[in-house]
Amino acid sequence: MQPSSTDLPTDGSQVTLSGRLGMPAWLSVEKLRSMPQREAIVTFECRTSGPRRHYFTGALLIDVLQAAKPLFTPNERKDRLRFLISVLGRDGHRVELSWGEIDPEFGNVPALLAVSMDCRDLDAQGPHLVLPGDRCGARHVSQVTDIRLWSGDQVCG
Ligand SMILES: Nc1nc2c(c(=O)[nH]1)N[C@H]1C(S)=C(S)[C@@H](COP(=O)(O)O)O[C@H]1N2
Ligand SMILES: [Mo]
Repeated sequence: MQPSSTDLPTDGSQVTLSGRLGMPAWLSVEKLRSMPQREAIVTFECRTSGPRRHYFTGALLIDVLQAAKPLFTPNERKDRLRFLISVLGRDGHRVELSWGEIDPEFGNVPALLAVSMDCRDLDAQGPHLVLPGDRCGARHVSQVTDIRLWSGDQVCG
């Protein structure tokens, strides 16, 4: 099932959730804010801009993806480990995560889709991917526009 025309984005800040999902969707920052919220203070080192520190609030990426009903083989834990999560920023910066990395039964990394950064709402810009434990800033993708779940051994789609 594809997102219906009634769900079409009204501005440039919506995120497309697509790929191997039973319920692909368009997600606004407002919708992300309606999900259970976490907060994270992250400190990291950027090779070009030096040490940085930010305060983020938002939804867990795993909750967002679970709500979109990933098409895993039921009751086969190992099947989930074949899946990757491609996160794309508006400027083309793209980061690949693995399902196993954020799955509570495996890596349990609390990746966030942040709706606010340093107490400023991100409704106009779009959400921000946050990997709270990262030492380098490159996976804190700003202005996320697309999230795609796919499996490495997938030939089509
Ligand atoms: N969309 C997007 N997000 C991005 C980047 C980028 O090039 N595009 N660069 C990353 C890098 S390398 C760093 S260090 C941090 C810096 O974030 P800050 O300047 O907000 O602290 O943003 C990350 N997020
Ligand atoms: Mo960076």
